[in-house]
Amino acid sequence: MIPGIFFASVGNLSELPDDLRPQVAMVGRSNVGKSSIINHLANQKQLARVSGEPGRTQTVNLYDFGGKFFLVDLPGYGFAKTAKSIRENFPTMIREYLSTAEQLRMAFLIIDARIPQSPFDVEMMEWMTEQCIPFTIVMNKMDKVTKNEAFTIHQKLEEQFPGVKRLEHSIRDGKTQKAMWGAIESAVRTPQRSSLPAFLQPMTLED
Ligand SMILES: Nc1nc2c(ncn2[C@@H]2O[C@H](COP(=O)(O)OP(=O)(O)O)[C@@H](O)[C@H]2O)c(=O)[nH]1
Ligand SMILES: [Mg+2]
Repeated sequence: MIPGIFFASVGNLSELPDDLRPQVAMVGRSNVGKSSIINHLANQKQLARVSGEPGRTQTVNLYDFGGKFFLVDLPGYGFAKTAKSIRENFPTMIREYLSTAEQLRMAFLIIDARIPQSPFDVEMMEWMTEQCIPFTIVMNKMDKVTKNEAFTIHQKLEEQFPGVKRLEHSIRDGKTQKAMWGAIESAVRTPQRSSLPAFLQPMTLED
């Protein structure tokens, strides 16, 4: 367990501090547990703000872990009921951050284990795949599903995203942090984007 400290909160990506330390981002629908997971990983109750209101966080928040790397809490998506297309539901800041942050090593795509095929999550996973953004699926709120249900959820995700790494997590279970920490530690050791060959680098936004 590494304690985390609040580092920065920006409402505009141009305000992101110039910092060479690796970043691992929390991506997911509003209310899926992005902020809770940061708190759970840090074993701190109030490091990241947990909110009952969907769509509240429209900032990108960075938390410094041991001076070594950042966990990045991104705004949630999928809360606007009126959006005409699914992509309209992804705040530009999420897409912009994910496709341009040079120090981003991996994203955790956090899903509610009870809703394994939300169209928003599917769209996000397809988009991240297109953009060559390395991601790991985190099936959160596992305390809400039975072992049998978990088996079916794994099957569905494997069918849709064969080979994509999946982790189970629950803020109610102290043991599930271990796998996430393992994934974070290996991600922060991977090289930064600009040192990858061009064909492996994510593309820039078209719009
Ligand atoms: N049962 C259960 N509830 C969770 C879990 N993770 C988060 N929550 C709850 O989900 C709600 C939204 O969490 P939050 O971290 O604010 O979600 P965010 O919008 O993705 O940052 C809160 O009421 C949390 O307590 C979990 O693993 N199990
Ligand atoms: Mg949050």
